[in-house]
Amino acid sequence: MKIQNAEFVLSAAKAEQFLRDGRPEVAFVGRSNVGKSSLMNRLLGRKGLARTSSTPGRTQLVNYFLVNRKLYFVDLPGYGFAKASRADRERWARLMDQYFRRSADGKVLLVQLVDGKVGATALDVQAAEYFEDLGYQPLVVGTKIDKVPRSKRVRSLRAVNQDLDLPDDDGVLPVSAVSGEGIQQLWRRIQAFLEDDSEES
Ligand SMILES: Nc1nc2c(ncn2[C@@H]2O[C@H](COP(=O)(O)OP(=O)(O)OP(=O)(O)O)[C@@H](O)[C@H]2O)c(=O)[nH]1
Ligand SMILES: [Mg+2]
Repeated sequence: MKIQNAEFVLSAAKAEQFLRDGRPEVAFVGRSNVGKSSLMNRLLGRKGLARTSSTPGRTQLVNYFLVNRKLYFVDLPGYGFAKASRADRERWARLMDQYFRRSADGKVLLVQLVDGKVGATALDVQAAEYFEDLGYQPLVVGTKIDKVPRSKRVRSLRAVNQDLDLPDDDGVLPVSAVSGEGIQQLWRRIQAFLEDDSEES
């Protein structure tokens, strides 16, 4: 998809602020620091659009970006930030639960990011089960694949598939916001989602 237009719309701190105007949403979810904001920026070809940081826990709100005036990219706050206070974690869980339950009846493509080098953590597995319970079939991507030597990639990706119960022929999609690997493939999946009207409610 050619990006003609990408703009930040709003940051929602509570469920009442979630957007609901019928446009499809591509939502990015994953551990804190896994590379959600960087991947969005790379997909959109806009370096500083979503704020990225080497400090985990940077994105605390549900951030909406309007793409070509026809769909939203949604940058969700990361889970599993070790240094987060208990209150912050509970706030996150509540906000996410409201987002996922509210979005489940709309047209949402959930992109779950796992670190391609670290692999799927226990929290990633838990999150995947939670999404499944809610009726989502997340598209799983393995981020920062540029950091995994080519000789180790097949093994790393297989391990992620195994941990998340994904078939190897339709499993984790390796991507890199740095080298651009996998970005076109991810766009094709997003495009297919946009063209598939059967998911519309
Ligand atoms: N080598 C490499 N580094 C990456 C890649 N994507 C992100 N990073 C780095 O990983 C760190 C975290 O990236 P972010 O995009 O801010 O991660 P996030 O998931 O949005 O983090 P939170 O908002 O805190 O949940 C930054 O230092 C990025 O530069 C990638 O594809 N390759
Ligand atoms: Mg972020």
